[in-house]
Amino acid sequence: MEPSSILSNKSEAPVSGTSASSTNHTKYKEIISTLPRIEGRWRQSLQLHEYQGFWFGQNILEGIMSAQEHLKAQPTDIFICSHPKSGTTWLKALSFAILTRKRFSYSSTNPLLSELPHDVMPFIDISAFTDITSRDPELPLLSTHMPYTSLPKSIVEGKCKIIYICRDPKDLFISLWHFTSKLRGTRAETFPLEEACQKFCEGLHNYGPYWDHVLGYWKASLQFPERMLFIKYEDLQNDTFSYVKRMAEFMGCPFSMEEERQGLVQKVVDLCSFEILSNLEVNKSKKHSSAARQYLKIEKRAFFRKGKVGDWENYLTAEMAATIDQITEQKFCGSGLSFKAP
Ligand code: PAP
Repeated sequence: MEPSSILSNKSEAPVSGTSASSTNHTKYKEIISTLPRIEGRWRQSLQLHEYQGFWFGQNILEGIMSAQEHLKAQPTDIFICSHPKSGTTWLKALSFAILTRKRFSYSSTNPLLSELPHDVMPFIDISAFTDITSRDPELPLLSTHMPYTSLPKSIVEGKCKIIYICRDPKDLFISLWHFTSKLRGTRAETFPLEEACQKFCEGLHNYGPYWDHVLGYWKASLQFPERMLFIKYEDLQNDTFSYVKRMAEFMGCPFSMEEERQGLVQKVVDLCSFEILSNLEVNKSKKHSSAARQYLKIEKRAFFRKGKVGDWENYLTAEMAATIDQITEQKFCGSGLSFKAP
């Protein structure tokens, strides 16, 4: 199905424009009520709705529909895109630190020291009808978890840039399993790992199937390399320094020789490291994030768990790991993409 094909794209308010009306919300609710639906086990009373080949909870889907109908991306916009639990928090911190390095330097006024990285840029899946008006006019960053094929037309057809991050599905699944237990407010084991793994393999979770999400962006990155930067979490861990330089070049603000001599690349790497961010008072806080994320109702510290590659080995049975690997091989076959070490 074409991106946004269910919704008309006639009314294109600017991205920083006013909220969508309640009439629209009634319209979205009506459309959603006609979609295939299943009980999601990840959270109490979570129902998942199938839309354009992916599964979404009601709130998120209303936000996506609103963004598809109203969001008008500007050519200068840069979208931070990911499936949940791929390394979004890290990528947001890095892109923000790179772009604002002259404005905030690395002083105590840097917003990354007082705000969760998620809160330094709008999340359009929700914000398109909430707090998009609070956007910083000097910052071109926006973020989304939408699959590539569901992105608003103005992003896909416009000139704006996209940075996408993905991660080995085994680590992503374990991260998701822990995170959703925090959302439920119960221990992870109350949703048995085996059952969760089965749901994950079937793609039955918010924004699933994961593999299709990754493939959508991977194929687009091959087609439009000048507009898309595709990053794997594992590669970013392996050589953060080089990726920070690459991201800066891609975003049109390369580090000058002088900045490199001053050690600014390393400063970005350090500021955004798991150790630094996870130990900041603001990120250890129990408080929920900004109004746009109230729907999540989760402590900020939940966004920082271990930040390691390969933590799946501590949880998955050999059989579960083999099942996930098999799906990865089947889905990625012939695409040129893999999560195996080179
Ligand atoms: P989100 O979709 O809810 O925003 P996201 O940030 O994409 O989550 O992914 C969270 C993962 O990134 C967590 O992984 P884990 O559960 O395996 O530990 C989290 O710890 C990790 N993470 C967060 N910040 C960083 C960072 N600065 N460096 C490396 N990993 C990080």
